[in-house]
Amino acid sequence: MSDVVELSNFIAGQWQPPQCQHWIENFSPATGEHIANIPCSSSEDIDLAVEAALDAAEQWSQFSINERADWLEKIADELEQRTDEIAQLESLDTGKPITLARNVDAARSVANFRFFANQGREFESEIFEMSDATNRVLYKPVGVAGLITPWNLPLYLLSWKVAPALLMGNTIVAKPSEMTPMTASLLAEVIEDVGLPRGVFNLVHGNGLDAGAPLTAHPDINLISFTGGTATGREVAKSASSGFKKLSLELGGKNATIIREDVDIESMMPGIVRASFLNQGQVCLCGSRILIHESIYDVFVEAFLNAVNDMIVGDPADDETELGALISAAHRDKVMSYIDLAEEEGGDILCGGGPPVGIPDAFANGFWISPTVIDGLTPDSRCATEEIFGPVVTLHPFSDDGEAIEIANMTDYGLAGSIWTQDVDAGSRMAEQIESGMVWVNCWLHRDLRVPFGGVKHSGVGREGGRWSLSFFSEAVNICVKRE
Ligand code: TXE
Repeated sequence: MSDVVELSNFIAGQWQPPQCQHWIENFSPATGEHIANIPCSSSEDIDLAVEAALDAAEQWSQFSINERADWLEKIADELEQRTDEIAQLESLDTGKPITLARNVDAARSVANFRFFANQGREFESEIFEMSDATNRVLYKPVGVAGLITPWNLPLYLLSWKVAPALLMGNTIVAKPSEMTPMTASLLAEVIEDVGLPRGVFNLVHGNGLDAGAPLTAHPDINLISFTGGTATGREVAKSASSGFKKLSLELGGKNATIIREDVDIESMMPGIVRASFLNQGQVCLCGSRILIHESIYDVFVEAFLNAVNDMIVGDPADDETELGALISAAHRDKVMSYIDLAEEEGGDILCGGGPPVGIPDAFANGFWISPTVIDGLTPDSRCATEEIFGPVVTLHPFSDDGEAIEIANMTDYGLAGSIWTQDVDAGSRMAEQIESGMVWVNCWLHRDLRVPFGGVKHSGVGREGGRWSLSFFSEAVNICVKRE
């Protein structure tokens, strides 16, 4: 894979270079090598893609929901055939371990299309009878959907939006992250191969300001689904609000992992470590603050450090690897700046804190940080309240459930959290008091695709998942017919 690949936009069923002929270099996070050039698209490309999506809208909306479900199933079949390729591209493009790319990214991308195909087949419009009239609710397409996705779970998150958007009859302009373009292009190839009508799915590569901003501002974009950072989400919301676009924002998190005094440390430890460091901590749901009951603090910390030190960090292509590289040099520097800040704020770095020791020469120019555990920070310190989005967790003691809840709620974010305890009733009661969209008890990222997904406070607006996605990607219209 040392040849530099050149990617194109996919607009109206045609592969096209950017109108301006400018390109963005894409790098392998593990090695720092230049692996691809992608279009640095601008408003001209967005205009063409929106026009193509508008042209295709009527034909696509004429298909029944069952017919559209069949299209999703065809896409799922084709993606499944290319599972290994998806995993390899995702691992190359993101620096994540190949097993994670295979078992999570590739598998979920296929599952997303199948899941929404089934949702479509089971979908029923509601009828509400009155004594003298009948209400019938129709779910109409919203129009052209603008889908903007980040770099941490590229195809996983893109497919999570594309599948329900197509199912409900919308046409699409997708703009994936400029840092992870590969599998979005693969999806466009699959869509071309299955013969989806031209213009129903359009892909425009490029960066946020030149391609993302014109997409959100475009007057013919009726709906925006965005996953990314909170600061960017704020800009997207401003841009969308003047056009009254339907908006879903999945933003950042600073999630608490609460360890109650009665936890079974040994059996729960793999789950707690996974919640801390999956995908190098670059998952918005990761538990980056571990709150530990003071009576078991020392015992827990020792066991946690042992488990973290046992993690295999290294070659993403190796099946044994558990942690890979960070997405970019800039992101690595941002995470390192938080580790420096932690020291200034009085924290103790218990492990990690820099590049892994003994990393092979092939990865010397990659973007690496070993799993880092920081103790001794106050729960209101910047490192404990701001999103770092890397392999860094802070540890904090608490004296009772009430204090744990207070600390958990001490950030502007409100995406997720987890509680680890043998008393599931107490854990469930605590969960109700955590200000976040999702709380897990004795597990983490245990996903049923039917349930609502999304955050409160600065973690986002709206919900996707199951029927929440079907409702977001459609306009519910009521027709009330009065009887004689
Ligand atoms: O994401 P951005 P970045 C968090 C994490 C990270 C921070 C910044 O804390 O450190 O965000 O990451 C597009 N109009 N998360 O800068 O910029 C961009 O091209 C329209 C959490 O990489 O939010 C990309 O496609 N679009 C997160 C997408 O937005 C714009 C995952 C996300 O990029 C735009 C990633 C604009 N003005 C980062 N500017 C999660 N919730 O999982 C950028 N984009």
